[in-house]
Parts: sequence; C-alpha cells; structure tokens
Amino acid sequence: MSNFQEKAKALREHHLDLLTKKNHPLQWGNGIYEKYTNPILTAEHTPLEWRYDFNEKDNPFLMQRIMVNATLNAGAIKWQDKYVLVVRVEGADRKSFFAVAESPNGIDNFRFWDYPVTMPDDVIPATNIYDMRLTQHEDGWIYGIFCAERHDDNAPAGDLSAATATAAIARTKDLKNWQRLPDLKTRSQQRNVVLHPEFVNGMYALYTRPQDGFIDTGSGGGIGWALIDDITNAEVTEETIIEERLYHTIKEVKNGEGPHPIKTPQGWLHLAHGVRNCAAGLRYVLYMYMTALDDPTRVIARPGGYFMAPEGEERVGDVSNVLFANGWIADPDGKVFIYYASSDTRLHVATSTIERLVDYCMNTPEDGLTTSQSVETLKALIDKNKETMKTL
Ligand code: M1P
Repeated sequence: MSNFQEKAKALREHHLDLLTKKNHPLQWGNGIYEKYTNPILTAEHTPLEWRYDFNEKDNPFLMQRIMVNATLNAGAIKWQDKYVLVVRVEGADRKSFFAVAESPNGIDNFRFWDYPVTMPDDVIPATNIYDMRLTQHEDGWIYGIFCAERHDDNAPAGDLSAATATAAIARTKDLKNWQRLPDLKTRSQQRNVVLHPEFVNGMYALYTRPQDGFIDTGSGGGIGWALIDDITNAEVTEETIIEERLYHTIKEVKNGEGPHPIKTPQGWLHLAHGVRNCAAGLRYVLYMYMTALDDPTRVIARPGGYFMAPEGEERVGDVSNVLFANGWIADPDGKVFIYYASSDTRLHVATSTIERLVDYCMNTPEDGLTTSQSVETLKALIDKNKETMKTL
C-alpha cells in the first residue's frame, strides 16, 4: 500500500469513527428537555468525497480541495421512517447550500446523502440561500421555505455588504427533486418565513418576519401571520403581528418563528428564537409559545424568558452566543427531537415530549416585564413550596 493509500485509509477510518459515535443525554438538565454529549453534525461530518480529491496523481498530498466551514440551521422531517434533516452547509467560500442528512434514531449516526441539493433558481438568481423550514402540507407536497439573499443594488456604490432578504419557496415529493416556485411577494424584506401545515379558511397560512433591512427588523419586527390563496404565486396582502417584540425581554431586538408549530390537543406548540443586544453583540436564544387550535393567531401561553440558551462550547463559534432552530420532529409516541445550531457553527439535538413541552408552556410564569413582578412571581413559588413542605 502506498503512503497515499495508507493516509486515505486512516482518514476514512477516522471519519467513520466520528460518524458512528454514540450520543448520550446529559444529566442534570432542567427537566424540560435533554441535551446530548456530542453535536450531531459538524463540518467534519460532511462526506470526504466533498472535500478531498482521492486521485493520487491529482492530489499527491491528500489535501482538502474544497473546505467546509459549518453545518447549521436545519429543517427536519420524519421521512420513510428516518429522521431527515435539510442542513444548511456553509463552505469556506461563505456560500450556503442545502444537503440532506438522515439518521435511524434521530440522535446520532447522521449521514449525508451523496450529493447536495440542486435548488433551481428563481427568475432573479440569489447569491446565497439558507435556513429551510420544511412543511409536509395537507395539500400533499413537502414545502421548503428559505431565505434568498441578494446584493442590494440600491445601496451606495461600493457598499458590498448591503443585501436583501426574501422568502424563497420550493416544493418536493422526495426531497431530491425540487420545484422552485416564485419568491414570496411582500412589501418588506422577509426572513424566517414558515408554512403552517394545514389550510386555514381554505388558504395557505404563513408565519412571517417582516424586516426593514437585511439585519435590522426596524419597525417591522415580530412574528407575523398572512393568508395566501395561491402558493404558486404567493403574495402577502395583509400581515398581522401575532408574536411581538418587547422591551427588556429575550426578544427585544428581534424574533422569528422556528419550525412550523406542532399540533397538540391543547393548542399549537411553537418554537421560536429571540434576540437581544448586549456589549458582546447580539444574543440569540430559543423560546416557546402556544396558540389556539381554533385560531392559530391567538396566543394562549407565553412562558417567560428563554427555553434554551447557548451553554459551554455552544457559546463559541462563527457567530458566538447564538442558538437557532428551524427543525423539529414529533414522533407518534409523543417524543420530540429539537434540532438546533450553536453559534452558526454546528448542529445539536435535544429531546423532550409533547406532554412536557405543553406543561412547560402552560405552567412557566409569564415574563412580568419588571424586576418587582419577577420577584413577586419568585416569592409565590417559594411560598407554595413552604406550604407543600408542611404537608410532608
Ligand atoms: O447569526 C444568527 C442568525 O441570524 C439570522 O437570523 P435573524 O434573521 O433572526 O436575525 C439568520 O441569518 C440566521 O441564519 C442566523 O443563524
């Protein structure tokens, strides 16, 4: 065996060790969900064939020819009995693309399919696409709504950072062949747009996130709701904010819907992200809320504060202090797999159950919006526990 072949063999063995590493729940969490020991997907998990040229003559030093920077913000779906993610993979060239990875158990052994997704372009091609929300709609299609980013040609000459965000729409029956539909037409820019899984009043329903600029939501912030009659030519004519930003909360600067909500007997269970500013920059955390079954725009539970925040190594990465989730899977037995990315760098899983998440939403006190209210809420729990102790 040549030196090259030996190096290639060792590389493949090392990669297989990483792909087959078992994941274990971490102990002593908050009881609401379990986080796990290892990230489920990192740049190192991407196939070696994407990164190396294994032809000895062309790549005698066995160097990476195409480097991958990160694996993050994945849409999720249970598909043919597998836990399937449409992952945002970002190359060293900063371009994101979608790639499908699947696992037999949802917590480890994720493998990417051989090729990344070939996503057809809209009439005006995008420079970058990312953050797909998957919805298996009752119309029979699987939809992927994602952000299409283009240079803002109205920006002053020389401003090469100015960009626009638009919600792009595609649909598929097999996660391999994608049909691109026209981008969503709206008055403002949009990111974090999500398709509700059911028709509402016979129409498609979207969670939106109107924003004045590419980064700044400005006056348009909050999670919006819009009904669309034709998804093949989707246009927002009326948009209502159903989940607002609020001063001195975890969603003060901006928020955005995560994956589409899960239907439970008690209401629609929502996962979202909230953003606040601080000296270290923007801090992204995950939070939950619930809406009514008979009116998905009516919020019925608002647990205060964050549901999940970056901890330990999750806090560090390309964009530090960020958790972001746009995919989760609810199994028929009630187990929920939450796929979240940390610091725009790697993907993790946390598990819970519908029962526990509904309990969390219904019984976590709301944010009282002032220190004195938070202290009163805390004292009420302490009093209750003192009473409980007397009965023991
Ligand atoms: O960098 C953190 C996140 O920033 C954006 O989210 P939002 O539109 O809410 O600000 C997105 O670019 C997202 O991909 C990224 O993880």
